[in-house]
Amino acid sequence: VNQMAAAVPFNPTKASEHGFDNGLLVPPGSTVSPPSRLSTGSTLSEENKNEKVGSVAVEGVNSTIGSLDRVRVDSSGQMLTTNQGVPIADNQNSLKYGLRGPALLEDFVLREKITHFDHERIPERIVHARGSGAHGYFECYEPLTDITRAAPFTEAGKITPVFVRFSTVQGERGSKDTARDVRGFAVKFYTDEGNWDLVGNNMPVFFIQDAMKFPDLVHAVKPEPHHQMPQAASAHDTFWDFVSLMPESTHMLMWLMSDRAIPRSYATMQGFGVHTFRMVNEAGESVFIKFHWNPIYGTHSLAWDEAVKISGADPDYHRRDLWERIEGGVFPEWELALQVFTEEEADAFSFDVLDATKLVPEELVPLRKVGRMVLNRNPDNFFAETEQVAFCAAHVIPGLDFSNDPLLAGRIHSYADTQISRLGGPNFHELPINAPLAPVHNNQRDGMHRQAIPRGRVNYEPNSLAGGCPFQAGAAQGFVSVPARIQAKEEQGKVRAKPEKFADHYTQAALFYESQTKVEQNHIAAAFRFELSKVTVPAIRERMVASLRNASEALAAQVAEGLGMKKIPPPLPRALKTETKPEVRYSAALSLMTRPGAVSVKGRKIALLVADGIMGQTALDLHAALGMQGATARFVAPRIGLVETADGVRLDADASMENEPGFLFDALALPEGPDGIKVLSLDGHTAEFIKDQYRHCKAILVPDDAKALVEAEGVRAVLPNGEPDPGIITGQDIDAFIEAIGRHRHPERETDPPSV
Ligand code: HDE
Repeated sequence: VNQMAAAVPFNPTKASEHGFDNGLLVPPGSTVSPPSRLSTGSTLSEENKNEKVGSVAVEGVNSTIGSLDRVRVDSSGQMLTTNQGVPIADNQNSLKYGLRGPALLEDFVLREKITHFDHERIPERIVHARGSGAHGYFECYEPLTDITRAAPFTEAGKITPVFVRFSTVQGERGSKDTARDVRGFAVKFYTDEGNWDLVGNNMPVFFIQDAMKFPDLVHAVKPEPHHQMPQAASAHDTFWDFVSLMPESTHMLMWLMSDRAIPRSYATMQGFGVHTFRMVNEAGESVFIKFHWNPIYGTHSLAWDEAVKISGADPDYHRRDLWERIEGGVFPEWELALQVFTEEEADAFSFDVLDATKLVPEELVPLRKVGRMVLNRNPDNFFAETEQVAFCAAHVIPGLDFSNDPLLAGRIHSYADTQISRLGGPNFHELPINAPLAPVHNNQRDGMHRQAIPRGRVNYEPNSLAGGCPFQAGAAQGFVSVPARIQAKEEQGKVRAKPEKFADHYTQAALFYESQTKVEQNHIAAAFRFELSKVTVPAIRERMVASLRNASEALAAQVAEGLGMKKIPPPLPRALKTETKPEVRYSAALSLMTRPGAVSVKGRKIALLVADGIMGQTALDLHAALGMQGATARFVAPRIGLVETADGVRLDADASMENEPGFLFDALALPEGPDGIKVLSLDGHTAEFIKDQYRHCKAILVPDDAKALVEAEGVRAVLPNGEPDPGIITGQDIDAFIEAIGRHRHPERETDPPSV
């Protein structure tokens, strides 16, 4: 027996079934060393679950590692086998009758391989198909027991593991990252009282007020059904036809046309729960909540021209950025902040908090910072984790609850439903990435792809045969819905209608627009111009401009002018005849430029242009200085490989201007050394590199030797008003350069159309 055990690969996941449940991973008496891929020590069980949840955070370590180790496979040093564990002798040739004879049906090795391959793809998400994920943890700052009994908020320093998936909405799974679109920001908290999914977006409002309209919205924005175009873009007739007929979308359109829709990085965008939720404390008292994620690296966006170019050179721009930040140890991090208000306060607001097209201005209800989230580990396998993760707006835990937002109600149904077709049955919660760390006990049984093996003959409740187990947790431990009142005023009965305040479609659209800086307002107008110029039916363009007039006459006029409209159409009739008196008419928090945010170069990518004949030492010094600040500097040359510097310093170019064009970088530094500058000036890519950096308002370091080169491309160190351009650093002032990069962009030089 021992000899056999030594010869046959031992499967430690089946240890107990084979009677080897001795915790040793190997059959008794065997000399086989346990395969390294599985270590039961980190497997999650009911006994050790508390070691995974609520422990102290260690940088680079993640508490979900343990539970996923159960299923991680590492094939190093292992034989190739079939799915039945049968060793495969030959993986090159199918089984044939004679060397030139027909292939045989009995070739189960080939058939298993091909059959599995045939079924590798699963349906992509109907929306948010394109996405990227990462593991991390949430750390609570202080107990929130005054307002909630929710597990992640019970004590200061408490750690809850998370898995986060960011996404675009419109494009297919293989589409580009930098489309103008809303970004999904979905967080799965593996709490010790079950999984809580906060399935949010990077914008705090939505297009529609009622779930009834969601399929229409998605049909309208997705590629048009007859020719399946355009991919990953809202700039087409059906989208604008729909939204111009749905004035409730105006506020969201402002966000979508703003730079928020083209984030620089997932790590530099905010996240929002969008709907009003509830928190509930031990005593059963509840308050309304809005969830905000604020990135510690600031909220930053791309320029539109930049986003368009990036989508060609690197469609995986955001995915790569997220991956590289985590691999490089510059862990993306957000603070979770809450807006907390009572139902009575909400009743008095000029807008309805059940209307997802409205936000609660931070000036009206300030943010309370309650914790931070750090993403510190990349997935091992994209499909198993990022693709199979199933978020669900219905996944709440004791201490949290829903509001009556009619959009949220539709979502509570939709997510679990969609997983059944996407993931092939009702047992998607058993997929390792979806399985809670908290133990699962119920009488649900069977279904496609069931993994659990429930023991015993009892699968019903109440029962006496299993001592009544699993038993009801009761109100003290279990989830209890808030007995919220259904109607604020008189009983209205069943209706298909909306409350009065839902009919104000423009006040907050105006608030958003008026809270932007002039530069941002221009970007919004330019985005409307671009999108509507792709609309082929003039009546749709006109209807949209007519609608915009109700939010901002100035914006509508600018867009009309941009579209070559000789006459501005009359404003669209308003649904609400009375004027709303908003509490807040200007909110600095809504602007990317005025909202307080970190100024940091951490995680930024800087191109140091180099070529034969440059001064190597200054380039190396700059590279080191940027690295010290947590930025990634790369030597970019006409060709990759060794650069022959004028001072004989060894310098390797790891990127070329061809494979990493300028717009992929946050800033540009030109080198010293006249001979090197000459080499660069002979390569047409250099001009594009410089022009794009200038046009996209990025920081550029211009040593004296490079002055003439950049001036030839139209780069000026002085703005038209005579002031120095704060983003053009002349000479070799590294500190000033780093500071300029930290400011993200220097829009002072921006013109429409661009000057270069
Ligand atoms: Fe979603 N949404 N949604 N949504 N949503 C999905 O669920 C839906 C809405 C959001 O990374 C789907 O698993 C309805 C608002 C994110 O896996 C689907 C309505 C917000 C993700 C679905 C909404 C979101 C989804 C498609 C209106 C911001 C990606 C695949 C009633 C608060 C999650 C899936 C991930 C995904 C339905 C509106 C965010 C079909 C019916 C509002 C971040 O179930």
